[in-house]
Amino acid sequence: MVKRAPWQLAAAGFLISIFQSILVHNEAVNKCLNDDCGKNASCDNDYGNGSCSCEPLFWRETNKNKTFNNGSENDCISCRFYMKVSENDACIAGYRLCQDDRKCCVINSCSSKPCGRHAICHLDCGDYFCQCRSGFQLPNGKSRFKNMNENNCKDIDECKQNVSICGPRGSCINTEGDYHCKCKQGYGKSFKDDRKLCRDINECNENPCDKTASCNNYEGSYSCSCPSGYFQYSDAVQEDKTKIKCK
Ligand SMILES: [Ca+2]
Repeated sequence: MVKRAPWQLAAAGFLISIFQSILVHNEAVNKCLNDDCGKNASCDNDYGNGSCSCEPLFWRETNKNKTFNNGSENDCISCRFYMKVSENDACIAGYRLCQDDRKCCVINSCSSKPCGRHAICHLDCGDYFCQCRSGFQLPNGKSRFKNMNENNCKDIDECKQNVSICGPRGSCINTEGDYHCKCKQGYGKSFKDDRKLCRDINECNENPCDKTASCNNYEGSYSCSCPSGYFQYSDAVQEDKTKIKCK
């Protein structure tokens, strides 16, 4: 048997502990990938390390808590209001009496606009949280924050994040909160499909050729040519294709 020096054993132990912590971490992330939390709930890494939690404005019927382990435990119900057990009970923090004084209604904590620029305030059960608007993100990778002081919502540079985002026919231009694709000549955007993807323009739809010539669309451009049985009598070349005339 090969003898190991104490420092070698310590190094091996250290590597094993790193490996184990990676495994534990991946397990928490994978739990969210399976996302089997059920109705009005989602798997949320910000809450309870990758366990299930009721969505904003929902809580658990059993204990007004948010988190649970899996879909079979899901009992999320709306928390916009709740019925008091007895008439003399005070409402819990973040709630006030509704007009019906057996009920407590959630206070709109977002009305004071606590989140700052490029962010959206989400009302929750007696509470609120902030998230960057789409097109922005927190550089620390978290998805939620609590107030303006923590607001560090920065534009996502979609062009750097995905260099092929515009496809082979467009070049990406990053903008604050968004991006757009500038199409190469002969390509344009179709509003019917993805407004950002550049597709071949069928120039023939606009009848650009002389009425005696026929139009042929192809990827990125088009040509004008004489139909079979006709010959070209103008001396125009394809660079000047709209002047091609046939008889
Ligand atoms: Ca952007």
